[in-house]
Amino acid sequence: MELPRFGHDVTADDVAAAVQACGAAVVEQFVPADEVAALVAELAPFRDATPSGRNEFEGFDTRRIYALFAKVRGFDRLAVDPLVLGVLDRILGEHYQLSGPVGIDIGPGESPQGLHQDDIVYPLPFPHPPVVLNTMWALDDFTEENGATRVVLGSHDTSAQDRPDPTTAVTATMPAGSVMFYVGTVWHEGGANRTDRRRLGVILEYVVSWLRAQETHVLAVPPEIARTLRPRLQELLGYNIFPPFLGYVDGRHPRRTLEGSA
Ligand SMILES: O=C(O)CCC(=O)C(=O)O
Repeated sequence: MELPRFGHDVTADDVAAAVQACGAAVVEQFVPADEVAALVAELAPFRDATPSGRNEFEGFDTRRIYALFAKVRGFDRLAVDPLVLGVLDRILGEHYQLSGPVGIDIGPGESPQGLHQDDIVYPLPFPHPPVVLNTMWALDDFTEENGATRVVLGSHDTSAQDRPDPTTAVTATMPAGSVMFYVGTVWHEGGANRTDRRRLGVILEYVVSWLRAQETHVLAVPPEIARTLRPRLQELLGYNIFPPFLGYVDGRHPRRTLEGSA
């Protein structure tokens, strides 16, 4: 099985079908080079200020920039891009939210992260319908050597007990500006960085609205920032309900908490 690859004019139908078939698919150079450069520049002070990870999963030579939407604005547009939302609609259905938006800055010497499934944080019986869809945005060229994400294609039908052989993973090489879509059940890992340069990527992970998001955005993103964001992004950051009323605040729609005192 090969990693499906598309150009930036691909349809959501094609990406969703490929992700459903293989567990992952790449849309190459989706973000123009000048926008990638702006994203890198905006993240720079946070990369410098972020300590290395605290465990094997975070990576002892990796910096993870959490609370992304409290810190930078460059991903506001990408989080609600029509292609991204179109793929989400097709895979997760109508009701989803951002889960863990994180910058992942893998340093030289980092070892492989370890194969995992992103939706293992939810104690759901296996198999289950898709509840998590992740997007990995490459802000550097992702290469065999610098820690590109590695994915076991087709492993999204494999239960958590059946950890695949890491040698069966393919490396999701992709030029900067590309985005990889992958479902929460597909086994994958951040790769080893055998270069002397850092590898920067950002994951915007989404989860169905009836499960808890990994990051508590309504606390991580101050209301004075949340109030300025486009309404769809506010919804994706938790200012929304799963019908008929999951997520209410004092009996009212949570977006009402942003009204009034702008
Ligand atoms: O950095 C990467 O390439 C993948 C990271 C990852 O899978 C994770 O942190 O869950």
